[in-house]
Amino acid sequence: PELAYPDRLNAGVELLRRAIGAAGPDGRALIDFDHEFSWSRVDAISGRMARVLVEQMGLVPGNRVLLHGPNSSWTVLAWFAILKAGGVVVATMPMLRAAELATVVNKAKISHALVYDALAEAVTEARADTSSLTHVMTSAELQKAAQALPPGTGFDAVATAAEDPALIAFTSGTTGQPKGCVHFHRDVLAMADTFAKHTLDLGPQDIVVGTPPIAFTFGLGGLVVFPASAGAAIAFAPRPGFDALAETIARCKATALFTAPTGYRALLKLADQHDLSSLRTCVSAGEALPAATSDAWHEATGARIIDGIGSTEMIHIFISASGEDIRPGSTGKAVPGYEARIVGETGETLTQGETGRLAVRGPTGCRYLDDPRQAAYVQNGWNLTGDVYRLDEDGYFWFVARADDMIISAGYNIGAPEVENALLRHPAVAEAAVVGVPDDERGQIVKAFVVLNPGHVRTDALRCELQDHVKSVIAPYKYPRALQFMDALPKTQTGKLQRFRLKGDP
Ligand code: 3UK
Repeated sequence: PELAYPDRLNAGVELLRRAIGAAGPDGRALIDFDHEFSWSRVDAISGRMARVLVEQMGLVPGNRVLLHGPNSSWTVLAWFAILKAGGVVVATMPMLRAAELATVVNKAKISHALVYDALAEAVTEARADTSSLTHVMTSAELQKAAQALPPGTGFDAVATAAEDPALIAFTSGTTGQPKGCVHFHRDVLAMADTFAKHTLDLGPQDIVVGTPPIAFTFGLGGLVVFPASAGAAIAFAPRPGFDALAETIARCKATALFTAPTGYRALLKLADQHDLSSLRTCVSAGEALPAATSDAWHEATGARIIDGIGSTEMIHIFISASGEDIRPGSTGKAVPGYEARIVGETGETLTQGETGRLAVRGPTGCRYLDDPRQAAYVQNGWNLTGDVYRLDEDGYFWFVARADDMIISAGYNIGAPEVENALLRHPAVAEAAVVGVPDDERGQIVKAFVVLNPGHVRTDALRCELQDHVKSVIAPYKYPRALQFMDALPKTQTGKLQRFRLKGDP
């Protein structure tokens, strides 16, 4: 299905129009620990903030605005304000340090910044290494300026073009320097009108929670764009961490959850202390969802997790499982609106049953900001995500590995996630990471890093048992010849395993 949008389209305005249309002006929008905003308040406050941006900070349409804040009501209000004012949102993860912020500011030529008070120091420090950033306001300053406007002050949002940039999202940079991905106003709506519309069925009765930062497009979609588009409410946990998330789910009776597979495993451990039974829509993305995690969650909560692969380049999810059609372990099928296929070494289309590189196209796509890597990601109109997938006889896509996570050992191709999933099927294993390490004889050998569940002891006997376990669940040549126990695995803020950090020591 083609998505048709008018030539003039402001994603901030359109999302708030949809939210108020679906939930009514008093519909719950943002739920903090001790405060709530309705959708009409979000509309009014973000309008006043937009006025401050334009009249007091001199913002003109097209200016790029750094938005540096934690997942919170303030960050959502500021996000809508920037779009209404015609600015381009460049949101950054709260944990970024001054040096990383300076890279983003310089690369995106950012002129304005809205910064959460508690994070202001890093931005002040970053300013010393940048020249483009001329106007900065903290959350307290912005709030004060917006409140000082005469009562009833409104704001006529800028009538942006559907194809004007709305945001620049930076990739996490696990492979090389971060890349800025430009997305238009229509792209922001397209993620709601494809994946969310066809797969999630959110409405005003829903309360959404989750862990991915709003600065990450997985979090932006799940915690801002999808709920707004459907008139659902967004609840924020009072502090980071899974305990606070589980408490918030129980306290607010949250119905929809967005997190990475590691988040589901963490919540499973808390499921007997917190009531998670209100959840009915559970979405996992960021890395492949192992069948073991999917099954354990189903058993504990009665809900099936919807797995979906998305990327910063594509803005959100383009292949996912849906509703009744979930095959645990498989990512699913192309989201309506997108086409997906697998291609071989020379770009030829492979057929069902084969394994190759994933290629997708649809209403959104990769548009790197000034980066030669564009030519590698987009070839002949198809986006190559860097993933290796297998397409089965029934048209389901099965994740094999990131192309850089394929291990070649004694001539065999082994996908690291397949070995991790096998390890996760053992009751002693809480988390597993697998990498290839250099080996004189075999080129590479499979090495596993394992975090044990409480009550299990790190012994040589358990190491052998885990190795035998892998041999019994998948082809024996894939078993980890080396296995090291760990306290925790290195993860990004977005919940992704950082395999490259484990490749160092054989
Ligand atoms: C991997 C997955 C298997 C895959 C993202 C949903 O993760 C997101 O964006 P990133 O740019 O990374 C993209 C890469 O991550 N991946 C993501 N989801 C899955 N692999 N199964 C999955 N379900 O390698 C992909 O190329 O950080 C996810 C929505 C928005 C996003 N930005």
